[in-house]
Amino acid sequence: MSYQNILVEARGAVGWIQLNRPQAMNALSMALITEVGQAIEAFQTDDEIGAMVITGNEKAFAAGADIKDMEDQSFIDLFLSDFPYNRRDGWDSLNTARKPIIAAVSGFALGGGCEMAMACDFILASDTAKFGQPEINIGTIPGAGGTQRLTRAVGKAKAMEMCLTGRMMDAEEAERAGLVSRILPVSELEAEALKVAGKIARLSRPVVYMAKEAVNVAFESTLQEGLRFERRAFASTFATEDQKEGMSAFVEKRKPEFKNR
Ligand code: DAK
Repeated sequence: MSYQNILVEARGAVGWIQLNRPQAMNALSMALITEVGQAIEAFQTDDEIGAMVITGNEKAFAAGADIKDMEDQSFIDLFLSDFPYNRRDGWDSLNTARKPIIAAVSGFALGGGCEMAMACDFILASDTAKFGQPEINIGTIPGAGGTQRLTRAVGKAKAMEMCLTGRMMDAEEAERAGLVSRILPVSELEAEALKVAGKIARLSRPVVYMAKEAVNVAFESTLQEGLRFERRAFASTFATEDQKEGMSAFVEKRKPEFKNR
């Protein structure tokens, strides 16, 4: 498939998606979001791929939804179409992918860009990363999870301040607050993201899916429900050949060879 707004390649078992509208700070136009969805769907159905990375460039992961696409929309346009993320193969593909997706963020991750990074499974940030929900400055509010995912990630005080004032968080504050898993020098971000995604891709795919599902249940359940889900999922891993292989390999002091069965 050919793409106009993103660069897509398989790097070994890692599906690599680079947002590529540098002239507009990788603003998330409808066309770009649609392409991201198509790329995710293609990697999701490709057996050779075990994990994905979404990244931008050194200046910007993405500076938000494309304001030029949005400015003339009316309430009724947005309400009826669920603009701009109304395509099943766009934002929904990111939210529902079963393979892990890492956001590798350098530079600005603002508005929909911050929301896209947060919709990934975790964020690796470079020391130049800046996160923010500045929609308030242009007369609107976050619309793709910013008020919800940011609050869950960093707590009410910081999320409220960011959504009410548009203040950006730098990488260090984002790591302290729990928004990003780690900070890397900007020159090392790409290699590290590839390494981490590659490690995940070599693990047992069904067990990786179970781990991802179980962590995500923590955001949608009571503690008791979550613990019950985890216990059932844990037991389910023992129905896989890969659990037998993983534990035998440990006991025999060799590397496991997972078959995704
Ligand atoms: N949209 C369109 N173009 C953008 C853009 C954006 N979000 N951000 C930057 N650009 C363009 C600029 O217009 C400029 O284009 P030219 O003038 O050169 O043609 C070019 O990128 C370079 O930007 P600057 O000249 O401004 O560069 P600076 O280094 O001075 O500043 C900046 C960088 C990132 C701080 C600044 O560009 C900026 O503040 N950008 C806007 C950030 C922002 O307000 N983002 C929030 C957008 S609203 C929804 C889901 C999601 C959303 C809505 C609904 N639903 C599911 C319903 C999301 C909404 C948003 O994200």
